[in-house]
Amino acid sequence: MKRNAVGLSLLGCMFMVVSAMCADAQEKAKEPASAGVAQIVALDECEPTSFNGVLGPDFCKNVALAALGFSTNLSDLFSKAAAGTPDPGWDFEPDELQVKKGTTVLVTDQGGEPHTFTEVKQFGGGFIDGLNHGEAVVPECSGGFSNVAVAKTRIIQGSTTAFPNLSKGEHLFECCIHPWMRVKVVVK
Ligand SMILES: [Cu+2]
Repeated sequence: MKRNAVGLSLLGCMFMVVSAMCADAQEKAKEPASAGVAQIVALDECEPTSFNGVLGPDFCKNVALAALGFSTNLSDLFSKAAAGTPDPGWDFEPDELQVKKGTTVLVTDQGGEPHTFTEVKQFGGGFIDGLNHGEAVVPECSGGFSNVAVAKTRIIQGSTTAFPNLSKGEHLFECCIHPWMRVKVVVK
């Protein structure tokens, strides 16, 4: 009898511990799903042979099926930009994003080469003249990667950068290398 009582109360304790854990989990589930997450992706279609021949091995790690023709070589990228018709394969998606305050904005470089995700006051040129189509470099991109403030905004192939606490209002981001890659984030 006594043994049974001890056994029962042990069982009871275990049950209480488990139900406490369950209650804890339920409490957590009630919290607003941390206001959510919104995803932006950086895309490009760099052609590895031409890019890496000039920029070094592994600069372009193509994920856009270059062997099947889904790619742009380096000289075409420059000539399209110079003509004012920059390659649309270099792109942030979506172009505009509306989020609630507290939303974490994630930026993932799903392209084959590095980019920057740089907040600017106004859209404009990046730090590579030949890709700017005459637009002046914006102050936030000035100096390129020798400017630590610019280097800090670099996004590397496959990496994800989180912006957990953007302030209310409009935020403009562009790539300081390919300045037609632009996105507006509106935080409400
Ligand atoms: Cu870029």
